[in-house]
Amino acid sequence: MSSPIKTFKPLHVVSDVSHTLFTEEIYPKRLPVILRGVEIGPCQEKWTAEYLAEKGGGKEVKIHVAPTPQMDFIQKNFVYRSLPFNEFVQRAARLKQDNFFISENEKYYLRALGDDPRKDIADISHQFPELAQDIHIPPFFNKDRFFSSVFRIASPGIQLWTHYDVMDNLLIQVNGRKRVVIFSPKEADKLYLNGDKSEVLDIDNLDEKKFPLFSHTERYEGILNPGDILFIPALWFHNVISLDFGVAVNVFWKHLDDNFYDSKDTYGNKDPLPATRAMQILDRALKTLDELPLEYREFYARRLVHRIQSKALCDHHPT
Ligand SMILES: O=C(O)CCC(=O)C(=O)O
Repeated sequence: MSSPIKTFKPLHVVSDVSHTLFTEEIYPKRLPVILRGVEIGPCQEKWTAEYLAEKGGGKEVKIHVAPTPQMDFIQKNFVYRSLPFNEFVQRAARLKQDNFFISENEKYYLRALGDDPRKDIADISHQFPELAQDIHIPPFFNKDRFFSSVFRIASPGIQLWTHYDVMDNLLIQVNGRKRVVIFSPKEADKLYLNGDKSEVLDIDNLDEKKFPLFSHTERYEGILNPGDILFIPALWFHNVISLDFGVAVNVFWKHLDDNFYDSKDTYGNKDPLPATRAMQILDRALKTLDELPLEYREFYARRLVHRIQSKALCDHHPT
């Protein structure tokens, strides 16, 4: 049985955000905020599909192609295909296709990658130098913390699953509106995680039988209008629906010192190294517990949970 979700808290919106306001007031709180009225350069007027196609050229890009608006990473209802950037942009801006991979109603999503994704990090000033001149990335973090700048171009309606990233993020919505839903890292145990993604795909019509805890999450919601920027601190979960043909650039930067991040992670979504090590150790601990008969395994599992709760969670109040 599915039931529609109606309650949410509106995302906080702050207007006319200056460098000082962001760095001194907003950033230290580490909460998601929609920043309005920040100067992002001429991209907002210039970046029509035609202009992007002309200036972005015919470089091959790898895109997600889905038969329905909701991309499903569990059933893999989408395929990866390559298209020249100019052809891709024109298709994404259309509702119906003459040339298609799956069907005339297929939807497209680009999450730009580096030239060689195994070695290179996405950076629009390298991959799309002419277009990069049109966008002014707000200098809200130190340049030496910069990790990547990523084109996100989407067909109207397409929905990207709920996930978290391990870096701080400014999602600059250049064109088109986008609905964003955000969950705190504290909700991780109610989101049915599969790696960095939530298995709850339809977050608006909940399958309560399959995901009973999800309806207890605290959900923040907002609409990004063209020119808005969403600050998404590392580890905050986000789910986005492009309400129109959408062009965005998101900029990731490192919150932690360099040595916390995997230097081979060009995508920027690998957990910090100590977290990865802790997960591996826990996997070994679980395997070790399996050597015990059930009664003992459960007893020691409870003791482990208690130790994790009392030693590693600050919001745990022992009774
Ligand atoms: O806006 C989008 O298409 C996705 C944004 C996103 O996932 C991100 O900025 O990390």
